[in-house]
Amino acid sequence: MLVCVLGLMLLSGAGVASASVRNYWVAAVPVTWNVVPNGHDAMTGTNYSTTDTVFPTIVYRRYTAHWRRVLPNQPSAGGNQNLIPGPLIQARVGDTILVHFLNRDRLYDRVHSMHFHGVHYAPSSDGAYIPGFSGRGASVKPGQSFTYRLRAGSDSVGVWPYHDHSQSMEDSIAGGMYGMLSILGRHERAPDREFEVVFAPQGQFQTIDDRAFVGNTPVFTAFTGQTVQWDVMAMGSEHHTFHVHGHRWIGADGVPRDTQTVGPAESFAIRWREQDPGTWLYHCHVETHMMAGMIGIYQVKRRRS
Ligand SMILES: [Cu+2]
Repeated sequence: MLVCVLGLMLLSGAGVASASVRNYWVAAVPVTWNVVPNGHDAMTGTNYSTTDTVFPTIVYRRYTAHWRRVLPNQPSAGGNQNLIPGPLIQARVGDTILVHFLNRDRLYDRVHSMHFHGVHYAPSSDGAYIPGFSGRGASVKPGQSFTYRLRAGSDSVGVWPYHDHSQSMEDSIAGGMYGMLSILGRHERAPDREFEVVFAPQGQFQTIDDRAFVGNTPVFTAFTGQTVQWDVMAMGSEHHTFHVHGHRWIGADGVPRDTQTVGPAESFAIRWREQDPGTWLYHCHVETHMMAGMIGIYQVKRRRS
């Protein structure tokens, strides 16, 4: 074992951590979803009946090896969400990522798949249905599984979407079958907190992680002194403007900003070192979206000394 480690250190030339193989076990499972679990919009006082907010759907769910036991989809989010978005796939440049996908859709009995943005793979791991060309990974039948083999290159740093790209993709994406990859540089420091914000429509609502209105959308939490990272993406057919109150970040152009646009299947990650305790809002700044539910709370507590 020692010889192996020394060998890898010599091969890498620097004695640094070597690339690894990361296994993720994911299944498509039926759930009953409620877009507005507390039944109201606390900002306007509008009430909603469960007939408008509850529906059956299929989601991506993370499991231990061989799909034995369920795992949380967002282990380090500091939020109150699970199931939508799907498992956060984390890796570093140079890593191989094996995503073992099992289709447990006995609700609609549809084929499903996983198609990943931002990483390298052979066509067999593309997960996208092409009539007459694509293979098993593009149309995984209920009860069957497929392993997608991905590699994080130096051009994979950042956050990226994944989603169903099988024949059922339109209904699946509308129902919440999407998630994110988060790829760090080989030696990049991981953030203390990583929040996932997915803007998407859901029926009459505009949602964050498929929930609408303050009290239902994720409550993200952090302490002062922590490095927080927001992973933001949009699914569906509309553009959104991500905004956080009381905070700024440096955009790709080097200019400070507090609002950033994201279109369908686009994504970005932003970071700051938290120093502003309080209860803050984050939301989409497209006014009709915000009023239809695309708004949530971010709570920063002072670190106890
Ligand atoms: Cu929006």
